[in-house]
Amino acid sequence: MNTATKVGVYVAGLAVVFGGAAGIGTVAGPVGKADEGGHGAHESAGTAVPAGLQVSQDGYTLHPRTTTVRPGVPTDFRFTIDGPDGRPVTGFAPLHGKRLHLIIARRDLSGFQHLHPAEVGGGVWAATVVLPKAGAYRFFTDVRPEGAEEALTLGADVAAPGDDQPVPLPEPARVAKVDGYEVKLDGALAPGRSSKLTLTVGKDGRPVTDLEPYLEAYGHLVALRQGDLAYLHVHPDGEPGDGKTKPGPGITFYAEAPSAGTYRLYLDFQHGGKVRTAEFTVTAGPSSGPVEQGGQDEGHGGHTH
Ligand SMILES: [Cu+2]
Repeated sequence: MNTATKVGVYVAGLAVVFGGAAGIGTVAGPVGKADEGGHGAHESAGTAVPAGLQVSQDGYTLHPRTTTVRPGVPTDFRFTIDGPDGRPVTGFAPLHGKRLHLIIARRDLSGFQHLHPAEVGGGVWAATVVLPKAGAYRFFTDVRPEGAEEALTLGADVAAPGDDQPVPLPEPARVAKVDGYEVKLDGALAPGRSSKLTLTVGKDGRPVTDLEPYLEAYGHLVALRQGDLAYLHVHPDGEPGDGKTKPGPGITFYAEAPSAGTYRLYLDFQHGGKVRTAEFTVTAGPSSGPVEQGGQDEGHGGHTH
């Protein structure tokens, strides 16, 4: 990704960055008309709406056909992405090897899932969904409908009725453990500017150097803002097979938080044939203001140890 593209994208506020071969040139912010491209997003940065907060954007609507999922019960969840003409979209351009990504999180930021539904005809998507506990869940779809020039993250609430017992958000931590793996987070999430995050994967005290490509990358990172679940989807700096990106232990991302606040980060990585998710609570500190002091090195600031 060239610097100009990167800066334009980040200025858009909260960019949905589908990096790598699938993304350059089609990367765009969540705002702006399709025909405005990156510059349109740039100019409207002041009113940028983070991704995932809207059920309908740019004429495309996430339309759940299943609105209630009983907690703990595997449910055939169906939905469509309706186009500007009100009819289900049937043509989608692949994003990271899939035509549609479904991300699920409970409103308290627990229960993260990343699924790939199947299209069952007529633009209807279906996935077997299990919502383990009662509560309000947010369903996000990452898509790029054919005809739309931008990728979109649409979000809709889905209820799992019952006694909702919110789970307190874990305290911020630099290390996450999952399934025998230990993932360390270096770098800080900064409001309003790009910063570098490095996630380092280890197992049994040793660095993991044979991560497997998952959806055309060694890792996928989603961040959700506490309070409204604004959605930030970032991708690694580099991809498998580009001749320079190593399969671990470190995975580098560039990300920008749309505001100060608390975020939950979810890293999907694959090793030993299985995808696991490491989760972190991260605080993006108060912005130092519109003019950065020092720190002109866009995209490389905010690195801490
Ligand atoms: Cu996906």
